[in-house]
Amino acid sequence: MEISPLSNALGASVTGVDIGKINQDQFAEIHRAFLDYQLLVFREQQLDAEAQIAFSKRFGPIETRPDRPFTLPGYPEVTILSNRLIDDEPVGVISAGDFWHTDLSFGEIPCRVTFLYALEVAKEGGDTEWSNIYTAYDALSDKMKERIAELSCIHVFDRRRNKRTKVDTQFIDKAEEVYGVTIPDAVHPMVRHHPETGRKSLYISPRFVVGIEGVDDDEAQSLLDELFEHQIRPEFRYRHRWRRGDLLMWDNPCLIHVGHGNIKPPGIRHMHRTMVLGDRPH
Ligand SMILES: O=C(O)CCC(=O)C(=O)O
Repeated sequence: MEISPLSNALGASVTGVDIGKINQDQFAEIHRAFLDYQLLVFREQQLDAEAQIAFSKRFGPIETRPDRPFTLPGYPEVTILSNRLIDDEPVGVISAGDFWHTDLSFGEIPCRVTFLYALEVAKEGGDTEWSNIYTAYDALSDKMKERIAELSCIHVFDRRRNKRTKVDTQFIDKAEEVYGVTIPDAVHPMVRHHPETGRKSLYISPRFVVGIEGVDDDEAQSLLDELFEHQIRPEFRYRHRWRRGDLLMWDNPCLIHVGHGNIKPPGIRHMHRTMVLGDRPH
């Protein structure tokens, strides 16, 4: 197994391994690399839903939500991300992740690791990009670190309550059905400690964070604008051009990401996503 860094910001590619057949030593090496690089790319994998679920489960309990749209029939653990239409009807979520975010931060227990497996990729478009919020935190001034040390942010699922996002075109006629589900807002520390490394990250994102607890809204919004801009500085980022057979896994407590979309017709991008839960942010 060979592990090679993908950028100065984050990420490594792992070759010479079949994810469906890893042994204990290989798992330990992957786990170590995951903590070191935050995002791993496994090329040329051939995974069915069961193999993807089995690998995901090695990192924590699988997340499922009964009302989540577009899960794979028979596998509520797997969500289909796809721009394919059959009889004009989408078969998956067309633009998951169109605003910078960290997965499921609107939950009391957010997602620890996301696994995304490319069954089909388009010739043009469909890149995903990550930004390292460990290094974003480290790069803040001491004064800013002190200012935000004790702050907690309000994370909201419903896009209609976030002035920095808009409802996906795909769900425009079903906004109440998709976003009106009962998911209580979550309050998490702005500076999060990683559950395994203990490192601090700037745990916010424009997709989910709408306010700061106990801070006047004008002041909160201007601080958030400044920090949202800071956390995606180019030097913190890695952008991935997908190949068919890529399995990517990323560490949500220390990364935010965005799906760039813009798939050029008639290109089809078809992915299977699984997520495992982590700790309560602290
Ligand atoms: O499809 C992509 O490029 C990103 C997906 C994403 O952001 C997500 O599933 O959370």
